[in-house]
Amino acid sequence: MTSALPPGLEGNLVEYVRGGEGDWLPFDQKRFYTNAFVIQGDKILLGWKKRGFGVNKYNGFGGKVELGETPAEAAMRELKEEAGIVAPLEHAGSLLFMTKGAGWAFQIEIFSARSYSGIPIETDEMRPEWFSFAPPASGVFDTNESVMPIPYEKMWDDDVYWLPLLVQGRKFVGRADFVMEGDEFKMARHWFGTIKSDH
Ligand code: 8OG
Repeated sequence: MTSALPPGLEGNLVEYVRGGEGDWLPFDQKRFYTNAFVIQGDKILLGWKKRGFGVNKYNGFGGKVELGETPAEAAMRELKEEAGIVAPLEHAGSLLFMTKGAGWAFQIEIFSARSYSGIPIETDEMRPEWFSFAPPASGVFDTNESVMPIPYEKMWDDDVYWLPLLVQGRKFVGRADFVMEGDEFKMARHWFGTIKSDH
């Protein structure tokens, strides 16, 4: 099914999911960020964010692209700084992220790797933890024994749409607009697509 792409997205994209309502929020510039996810078998490494933007949520490891860095270089640096590991990161997708009132958008380049070296360590910013994206054979997660499922309820609202694509190795592009409700960020509108040449 085709529909107009949200402002700020381009490319040969096939709609995968969309939702919410209202106008897309206006922005006049983009700031560049990264986010990196390491997968090992049926597990994915997330970090509990201890401070700053997105505090008290699980997320991949990432941050601002510094002057003179490519997004890939920034992603490697942030993974090392925040989780203490090195991984052969590959580009997995792009997310345009807006919050009402900001006037500028986060352009987040998302990376993934299926191997890594080093041992994930807790840093000032993140506490790393493994989660499962495959249910246990019994169908029931046992909190004493199993690695728990991806905690989408403690992640940014949009992640449930694109993280499965990342796990499947399908490249994605999308946009998510957020508004504040009290002191919570709530997703008001979203659109995600996969890249057409990607079968
Ligand atoms: O440097 P700092 O940690 O503040 O960078 C913000 C991080 O949060 C960066 O990795 C990008 C990431 N981020 C957003 N929005 C979203 C989102 O909707 N989902 C996920 N998973 N990460 C996000 O800024």
